[in-house]
Amino acid sequence: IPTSSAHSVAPMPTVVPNRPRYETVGEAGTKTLWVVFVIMFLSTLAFTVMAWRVPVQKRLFHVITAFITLFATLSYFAMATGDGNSYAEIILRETHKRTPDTIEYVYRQVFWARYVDWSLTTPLLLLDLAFLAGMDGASIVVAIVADLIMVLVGLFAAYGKTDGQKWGYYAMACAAYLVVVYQLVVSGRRAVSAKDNKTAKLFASIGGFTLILWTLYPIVWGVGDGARKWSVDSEIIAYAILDVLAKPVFGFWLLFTHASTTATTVDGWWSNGLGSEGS
Ligand code: RET
Repeated sequence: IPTSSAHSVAPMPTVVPNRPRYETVGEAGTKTLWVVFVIMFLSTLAFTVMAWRVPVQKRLFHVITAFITLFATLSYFAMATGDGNSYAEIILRETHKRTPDTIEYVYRQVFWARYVDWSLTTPLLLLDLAFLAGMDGASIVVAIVADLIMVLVGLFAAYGKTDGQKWGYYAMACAAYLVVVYQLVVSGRRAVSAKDNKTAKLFASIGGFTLILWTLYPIVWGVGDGARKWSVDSEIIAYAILDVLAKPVFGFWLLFTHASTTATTVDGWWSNGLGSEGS
């Protein structure tokens, strides 16, 4: 290859990389993270105090619910202080007929602390619902394992480099989510129909609330992390609203209503260690 001569023309580059672009958290996002941290912390204290005020046989929902907001407190502390995140590299390539291809590198801040939080708290939320309904062990295991697959594959999706990778993982996570929905709607409803009317009503309303909220998460993800139509701050605010509804609001609703509607304790071996006939 001739290095340079009077006749040679510099070859046109086939790709033109841009200066990398960063999508990152701003002031509104950081403030929101702190506000949610405080809400989660206060809710954890409240659920703990509520747990102490009932006998241990009635404490199961309180304990699960307090741990849910405790994990959220920890993850929001991480995110608010600038921890628990890193930048996903996204490669956008455009092919043109006449001009050289362009390649664009975008770095978007991904808060992986969310996925750590979700992998612990969404199974606990499912346990709340499963114990309320009195679901069988097999259905509970399927729901929880599918839920874990959903969250972990969702994490891979968030770090997907290309559209194919990202949306491929996203589709798998959505399939896993449908398994969770199936377990709640079919197995959960079947189980709760054997219980008293008030419990069945509570399960229907709080389960419906859960399904609507949970379905909004993949939508926020798709608009934010997925299509990058929303800024990192807008995404943080959207998740903040959903998280407060899905954890503290869900928790207070469950604990207050369950306490006032049922005189019974949670039944099953898990409530008292005496076997299902034991109480
Ligand atoms: C992801 C992206 C991939 C597709 C799907 C998702 C679902 C997430 C859900 C999260 C629920 C979180 C809750 C948090 C509690 O505070 C991972 C966003 C389906 C359902 C309830």
